[in-house]
Amino acid sequence: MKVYKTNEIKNVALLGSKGSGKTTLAEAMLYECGVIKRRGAVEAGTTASDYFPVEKEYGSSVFSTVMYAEFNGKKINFIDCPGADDFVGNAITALNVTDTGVIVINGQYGVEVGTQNIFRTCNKVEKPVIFALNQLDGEKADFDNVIEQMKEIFGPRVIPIQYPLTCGAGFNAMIDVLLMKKYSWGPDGGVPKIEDIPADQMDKAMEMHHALVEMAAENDEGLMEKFFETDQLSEDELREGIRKGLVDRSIYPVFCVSAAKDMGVRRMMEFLGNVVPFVEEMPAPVTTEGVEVKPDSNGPVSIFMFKTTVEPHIGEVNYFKVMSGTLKTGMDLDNVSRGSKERIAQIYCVCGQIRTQIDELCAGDIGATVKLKDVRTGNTLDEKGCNYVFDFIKYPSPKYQRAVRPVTESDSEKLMQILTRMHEEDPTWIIEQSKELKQTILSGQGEFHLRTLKWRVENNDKLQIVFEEPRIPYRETITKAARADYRHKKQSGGAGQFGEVHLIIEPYTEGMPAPDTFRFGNQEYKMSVRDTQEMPLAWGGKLVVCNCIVGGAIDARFIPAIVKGLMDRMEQGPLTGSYARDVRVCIYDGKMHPVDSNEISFRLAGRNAFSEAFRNANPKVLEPVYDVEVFVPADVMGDVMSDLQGRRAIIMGMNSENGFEKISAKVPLKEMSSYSTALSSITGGRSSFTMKFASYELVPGDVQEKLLKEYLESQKED
Ligand SMILES: Nc1nc2c(ncn2[C@@H]2O[C@H](COP(=O)(O)OP(=O)(O)O)[C@@H](O)[C@H]2O)c(=O)[nH]1
Ligand SMILES: [Mg+2]
Repeated sequence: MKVYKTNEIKNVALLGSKGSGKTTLAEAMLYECGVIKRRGAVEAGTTASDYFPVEKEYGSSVFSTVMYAEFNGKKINFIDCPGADDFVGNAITALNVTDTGVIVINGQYGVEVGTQNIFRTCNKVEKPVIFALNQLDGEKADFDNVIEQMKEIFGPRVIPIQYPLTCGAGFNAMIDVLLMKKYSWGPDGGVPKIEDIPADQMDKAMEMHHALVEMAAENDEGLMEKFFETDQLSEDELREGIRKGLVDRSIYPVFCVSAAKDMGVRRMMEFLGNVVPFVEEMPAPVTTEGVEVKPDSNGPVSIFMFKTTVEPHIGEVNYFKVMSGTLKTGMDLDNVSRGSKERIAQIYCVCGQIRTQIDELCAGDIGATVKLKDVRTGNTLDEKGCNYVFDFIKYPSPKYQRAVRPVTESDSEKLMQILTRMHEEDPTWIIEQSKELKQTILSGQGEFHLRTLKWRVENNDKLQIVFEEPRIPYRETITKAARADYRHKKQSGGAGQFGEVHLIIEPYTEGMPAPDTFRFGNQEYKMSVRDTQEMPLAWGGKLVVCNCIVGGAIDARFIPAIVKGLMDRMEQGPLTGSYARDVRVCIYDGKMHPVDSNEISFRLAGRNAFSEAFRNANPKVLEPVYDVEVFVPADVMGDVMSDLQGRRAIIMGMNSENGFEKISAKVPLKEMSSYSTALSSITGGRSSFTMKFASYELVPGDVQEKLLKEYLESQKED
């Protein structure tokens, strides 16, 4: 296979709503450039992409598939991405290592939620976008209507490069207003017949051509001048203007295709080869040190590992992009992300499961390798002396969580290994063994996302697992000062224990003055602070302990034990066993026994005095509250709003965005448990949302009561 130079390589991501036809389009592209001799079909499970068992099970893509086409002297690397929102992680990865997003739209349904979500993602990573208006052979296909909808939602930058002469079962011809030619196909599609535009179409074609020329000219002063003088541009000038418009995202060209009939696919690939930006025309990626790294084949070798799959008979396959230099077989590289070394024994160009060995890959190219020792998705590997580290892929925060455990306890370790591997395959499958919740928490983008993981564990790894409701990481704190003392005494048989602690606790706020005098009932307690320990807590907030012991009531050597006792209760709060935060404790008196006082005595005395004081300090439970943004079509806005209000949401704002209503709200995590499923059923799958941790807020009285009761119950059971 030929080694392509950087300026002969194009990297594109196939994106769009589930079912719009990305995998079918990828199949047609592979067929058109001869990688496959026959086109497979998604329904039959015979496509080059969608080869994982779970994808055959679902009949749709779950993972992205890296492929390439050698076409007209160029190498087009393209990544077929899943369309379901839950698998957005794959699309985000693909978008970050490619230079153009090809958003496929189903010509029968028009712009869908998935289309708008992925368009928003392209905006976020500032990648050029072209649209492929697919399924024009579909019964309900309506080109004009969809174009109008696209202009309404994505704005005036949407511009058709072609229009079909007919839509529906009869679709077999189109007018290309860039090249000003008529394209038509026989029943098998493929290579088009190219003719002059028939007279009855010329006016419409000229009008659309002119609009395209005008939009292309806007992106370059020289072209603008030429356009003003002559009112036209040459084909090459048009291409140059469009390319510039793509790079700065001022133009969104629309192509006509029927992937299933393989019509319009070659023309679109021509455009990918001739017009969309080369890797070096895009802003250069920046290392973690802020160094801009141009894709220079003569530069130091640096490769970025963006994807890992586990394939039968070969194990892990690691996909990478050559960020700089020319990678050659046999090279030794440093894994600068993990401090280990790797030898690149084999380099492959990959088309799904088809791997073609190659000796070298230039900067900008995408390839794969196998048998690496210690590489993770997201690692950077450099030649000796080069210290580039890349970390530019930002994944969305999780939207759905479940606690997971194996049906058979003894499988826990095996399950962790499998889950760790799955995280490599899809970094938005996040696994955390929560010490706080005493659960293994799986986080993902939605219920479907986690169910897919479960399917794979149970069907591929043959390990049965259970999903459970994750516990909520509540917090406890106090709202007023309280005093308590506790005597721990055990003097019956064996070593005696004795310790007595008197303490006052109060809510802690940053920068509050040193404790002075407290009044409880008609008694006054004057504190003289000997020293103060401020302990930031791993779970947020602080514990502050003031030693106000006078007259040696408690020896200084027992203070650390008392503090340990306080910390026991901060880790397992008196109300619900949750972490406590933001408490200041003044230890101001106590008693010792010359023989029986020891660490354990004062730890227990401190712990119990603290619990008692805590319960008398008007304690409150805090719950995690999330900022939630919901994107819904206007017609279901009311239903979504009332559902949110039923979840104790505080609506923070509403506005329209890209044809959608955006609701911003603050919602307790407890109420978000299966929100993705509920929202999808309220809106018929026509909505999406994001959620991000915001703050801890007091739970309402009735919720607190319920939590206390539940905790007491659970304590009885233990
Ligand atoms: N009529 C018609 N059906 C298509 C076309 N492209 C894809 N499909 C069908 O749409 C469904 C989804 O296709 P697929 O490629 O899996 O979509 P993806 O989820 O975007 O990858 C399958 O049943 C395809 O056969 C097309 O151009 N015309
Ligand atoms: Mg697909």
